[in-house]
Amino acid sequence: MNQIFTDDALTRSIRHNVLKATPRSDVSTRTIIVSNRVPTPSEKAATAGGLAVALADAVRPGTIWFGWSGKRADETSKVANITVHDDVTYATIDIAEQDYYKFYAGFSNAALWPLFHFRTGLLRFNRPDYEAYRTVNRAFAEALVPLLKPDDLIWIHDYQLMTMAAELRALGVTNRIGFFLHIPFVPPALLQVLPAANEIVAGLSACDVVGFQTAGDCKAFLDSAELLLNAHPDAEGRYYHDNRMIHAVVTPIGIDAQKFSQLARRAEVTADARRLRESLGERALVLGVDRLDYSKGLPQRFDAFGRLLYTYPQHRRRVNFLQIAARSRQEVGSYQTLRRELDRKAGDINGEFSDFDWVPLRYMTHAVRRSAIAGFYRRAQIGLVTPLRDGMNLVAKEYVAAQDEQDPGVLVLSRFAGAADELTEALIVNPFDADEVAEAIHLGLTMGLEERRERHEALLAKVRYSNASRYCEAFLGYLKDPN
Ligand code: GDG
Repeated sequence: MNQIFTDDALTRSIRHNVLKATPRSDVSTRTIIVSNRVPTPSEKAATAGGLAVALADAVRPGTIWFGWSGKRADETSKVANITVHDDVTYATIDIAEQDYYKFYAGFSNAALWPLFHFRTGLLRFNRPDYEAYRTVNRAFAEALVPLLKPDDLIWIHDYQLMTMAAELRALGVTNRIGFFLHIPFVPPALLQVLPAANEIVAGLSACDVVGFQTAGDCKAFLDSAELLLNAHPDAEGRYYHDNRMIHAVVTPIGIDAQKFSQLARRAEVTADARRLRESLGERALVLGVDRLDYSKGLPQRFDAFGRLLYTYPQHRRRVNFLQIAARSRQEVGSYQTLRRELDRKAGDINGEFSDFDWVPLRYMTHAVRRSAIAGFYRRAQIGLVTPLRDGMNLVAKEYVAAQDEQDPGVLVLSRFAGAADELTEALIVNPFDADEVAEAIHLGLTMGLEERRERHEALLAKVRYSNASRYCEAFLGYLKDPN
């Protein structure tokens, strides 16, 4: 109980799927996955059941997962600590306490994260934070170099490590390097707000392949390279920088839909799911599942639920909204402010609409077991996924995969989630318009079975198709192919 949510989507995607997709047949090259955080085998066991089985079956010997151990020390490690577990080599380094805060809470999460989610008003830039970011990226590169073999493919993940490829090149590394950005990329007019914009685009241009969630993100990056580096991208997203060719590609991330559907089916009979069912009785469930993050549009979502109860009184006493908002990044000030805002809004809505035997909004800030979440999705008539900006948003895909195909719920999805590019049969909304979101929830709650099935069938086909292994194969395909 009351744990802070650390099992983020990125870590899980890599753990379950990137490693899994590493082809066994190709014995000449190893794939080295680099991400900020690498969970230890014991953490993995605690956070994801069945993981050991998945990895044992899927990872070929020799795959390496490199990154931060999760430990802060007096000094950043120069040499990686190696453990091998279930055929995966975990190579981790500790980060110096003095750098960590500036690197992680500072430049990564108080500058890059807000900027890349179009929130320039929340951006806090200072040079010591940026220098610590560069220092940590360099330390990652220095500790990785001794582990490298000439044919290794290096696949770096996400915004904490945008200058690592440049550091590797500076150390003489000539291996193929790929980078995938899990969050959105911003158009140059916004990017230039960041004093380090040029170094970030140049840092990414040290890669051979740079991957994005959507065509819009990819275009924004290419526009930035054109403006800031004077690059001339061709129609396929290729350009030259420093006498090397860079290929910008779109490889949207997905989930293991089959596995998640199974999890949801099994979860139906668990104690957690039963408790939720009993507490709801006949009432409909509107469900939100997010990290507690300002990109997820939670205050706006609460407002929309308030509008629903105000505008459509027929739903009063007949519906419950459950928002799971697992705390994350509490060391960053803007996250604490958000939490206070949500506490207040939840109180306002419940104060306004509650009855002595009905409380409309349930809101919790601790993480819930993954299996329980899967069962909750399946019980929910509405999956409410309304980020103000999101790279992809896996919750939307999980919600679709978890539904009972015979009697599915309705996905209400923000047009500003990367997932909206694919999941067009959802009820697509502008999360800034509380009335529009309320209308969509109402529509979903009153939608007939036939339309729900039709929409869900189309969505499920897409979630199954654009899955985790397709994502990995697509990215690694580009990374292996020098043309
Ligand atoms: C980043 C990008 C991109 C949530 N609460 C709990 C919990 N979750 C799980 C969900 C889902 C994951 O966390 C959230 O994934 P999202 O994709 O929605 O969001 P981010 O964490 O912001 O992920 C995002 C993603 O990377 C992958 O590329 O899609 O755009 O921002 O899996 O189920 N899991 C558990 N307890 C919770 O309380 N166990």
